[in-house]
Amino acid sequence: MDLSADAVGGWLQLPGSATAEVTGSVGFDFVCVDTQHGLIGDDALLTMLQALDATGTPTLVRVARNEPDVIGRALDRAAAGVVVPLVDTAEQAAAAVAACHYPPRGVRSYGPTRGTWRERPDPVCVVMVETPAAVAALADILAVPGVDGVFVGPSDLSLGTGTAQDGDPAFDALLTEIVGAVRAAGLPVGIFCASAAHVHRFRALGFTFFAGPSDAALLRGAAAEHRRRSAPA
Ligand code: 3PY
Ligand code: MG
Repeated sequence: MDLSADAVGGWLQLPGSATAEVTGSVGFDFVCVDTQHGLIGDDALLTMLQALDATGTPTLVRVARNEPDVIGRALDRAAAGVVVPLVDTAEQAAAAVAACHYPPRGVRSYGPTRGTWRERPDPVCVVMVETPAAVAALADILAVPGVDGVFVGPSDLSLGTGTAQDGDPAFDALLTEIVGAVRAAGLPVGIFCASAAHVHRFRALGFTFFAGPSDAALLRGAAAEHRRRSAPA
């Protein structure tokens, strides 16, 4: 999975292999299954990863939290990589990386299960920068060996900084600062996008990968639009 060259990804929050397969069928560069927010549990995650693999689309799982058992369960189900939320310090970034790898490199417990027959030798570890603390510690986070990329959560970053994500130049200035630091470190930098307009705006700021909107948001938007267009003239 190459997140450094304008990769556009899907984002799943609804449990079910059918929606995963549909999303995997449209040519996204990757699809992220979100188990931090959304409605997807461990059991649904397995069949969703199987469905995505059937489409040939690389898979990421956003884990619920930065804990070795949680990260291990996503990797045991043979996700190609994890997106770890709310990484605020270099220590937390190092813990996320360690959870992705077996000793001596890391602390991952052995038991790959599905990974036994769908071997993923080197899972991707993407850390989320989405708080003022993370921005303050960004240089240290980027210096942690094994961090494969940074993903910005604009909603949490907006809440934490008290800056509107749309229409406030200070927010784009903050994003530009993050992009500059991550790219200077030679790493891919991505961001959640609530619309195609966001993809275009964030691409212009220098982001290298984009994920979202969620399946739930796309479905609701399309359904609402159909309902609107079907109203009597
Ligand atoms: C955020 O915007 O905070 C996210 O985590 C996106 O999913
Ligand atoms: Mg977030």
